Amino acid sequence: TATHQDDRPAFYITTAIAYPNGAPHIGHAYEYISADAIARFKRLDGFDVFFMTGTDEHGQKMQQTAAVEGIPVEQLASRNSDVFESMDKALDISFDRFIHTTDPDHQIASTAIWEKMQANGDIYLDTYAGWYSVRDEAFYSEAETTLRGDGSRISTETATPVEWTEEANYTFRLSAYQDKLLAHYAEHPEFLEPATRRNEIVSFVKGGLRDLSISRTTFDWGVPVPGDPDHVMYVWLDALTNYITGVGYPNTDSAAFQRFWPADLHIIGKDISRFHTVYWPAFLMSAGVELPKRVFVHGFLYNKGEKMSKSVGNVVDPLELVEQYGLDPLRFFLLREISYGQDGSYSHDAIVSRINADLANELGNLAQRSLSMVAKNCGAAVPTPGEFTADDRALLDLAGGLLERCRAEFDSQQIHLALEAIWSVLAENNRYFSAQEPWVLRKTDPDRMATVLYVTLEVVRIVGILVQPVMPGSGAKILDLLAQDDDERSFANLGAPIEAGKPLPAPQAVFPRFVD
Ligand code: ME8
Repeated sequence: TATHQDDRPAFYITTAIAYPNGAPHIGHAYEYISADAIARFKRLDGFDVFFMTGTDEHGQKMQQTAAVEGIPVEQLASRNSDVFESMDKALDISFDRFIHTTDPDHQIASTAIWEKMQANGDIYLDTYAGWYSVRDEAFYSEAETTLRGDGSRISTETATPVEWTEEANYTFRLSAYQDKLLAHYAEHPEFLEPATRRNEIVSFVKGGLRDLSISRTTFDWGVPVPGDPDHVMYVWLDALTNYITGVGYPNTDSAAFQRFWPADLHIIGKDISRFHTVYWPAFLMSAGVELPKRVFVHGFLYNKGEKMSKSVGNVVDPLELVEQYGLDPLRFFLLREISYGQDGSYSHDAIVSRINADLANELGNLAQRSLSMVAKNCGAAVPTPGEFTADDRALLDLAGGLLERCRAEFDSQQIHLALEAIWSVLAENNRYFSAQEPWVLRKTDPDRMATVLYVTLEVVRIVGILVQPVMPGSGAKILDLLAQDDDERSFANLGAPIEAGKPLPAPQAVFPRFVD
């Protein structure tokens, strides 16, 4: 096939790869939707984006779950992984690859990174004795655990049961990377955000790093250790490596690796920052691979403030929420309501209030009112404006400033602030519309009415383009109603105002009110 020159800058974004030991929950959906909005934003902004998500299929947790269900672990992995992938599709997640850690190229990449770390003298055989949480797939020091009244022990931070594990296994010289990691956080504060998360990690690393057990012998569901197949790799070593498998590692000369590594952005939740910002960079340093540019840690989602749990019975299937509220309203709610990087809560009332106030009123109603006036009074075509007044200009300037503002917010993953900025322009347009009274101008000054409607359609066009990353379907619908062609919908088109005289289709409601 022909190779072609691509002048676009590259952007590589990943999500965590989920354990497919059960069905996906709303926390997973939240992570994929937020990463998808960022990926779409960058594509619309002219980047060549590679967006990867997938499933983390090895490890003891998977093996134990399969045993409980009485099915082979391969079957559990592929069955549930398919559920994740089809949920992604139902959520309009625009991933470029859905990776499975059971993929053949991932086995190759994991073997290769191990061999590099070993060649660097960082792997030795030792006897590990300590506490292991299968639920977290994590080792804890005794000080990180709590003994409960009934004699059982749990990880203090995550409240998951830990079990005493004693095994001869391979160990990674993590302690040798303490100073290098601290230097990296100090020189590259952008490597780990939000800052609160960075502070936690810095103090954890300053507290001293112990070497890390990176193989297991008591089960066999994993990538075999090169040269010693009695061992499988620690699931987190294999899992983290997915990020370089996806760009062709160990072939570091490949076009994909050259173009997309180091990754621009790893999106993860707050419970796995230690793995991504301590272990992962240490593994890469050891293997002589460049570090990812940035890890952004999002918060946890709670159901009316409560932790989701099967025993409380408040685990919600994301697709049921889509069914109830619609996909784009759900995507919008999650990204507008919750400050990205902080914990957040969802409830029926909060979702309905966002749908009715922000979507149906502020945006839907404005588009509907202006478009139906145009349909009735302007020959169903974009009206020709007269001279702009100061009010017109002020509003157009506000809308014209949105791209720069949204870009800054998206580049620091402050998605909610980008949406807030867009909605503040919509509020301004609604005030303008009420003040200008185009329905009165229809009789008194039709030319002025045409100008007011033109200005409003232009703002709606800008907003329609800018909301596409968050609400791809609805953004497209708005742009359809404005008769914008497929090649008029990227951010590069924001500066080219809507063309007067363009025939418009019959207006339709984009965001119906939610009625209980
Ligand atoms: O941790 N709210 O997989 P996972 C928001 N396989 N996000 C949540 C959440 C919640 N209530 N619960 C979980 C793993 N998450 C590993 C990752 S990456 C190399 C390996 C997030 O299925 C969680 O923080 O337990 C993580 O980012 C993602 O969902 C997958 O969690």
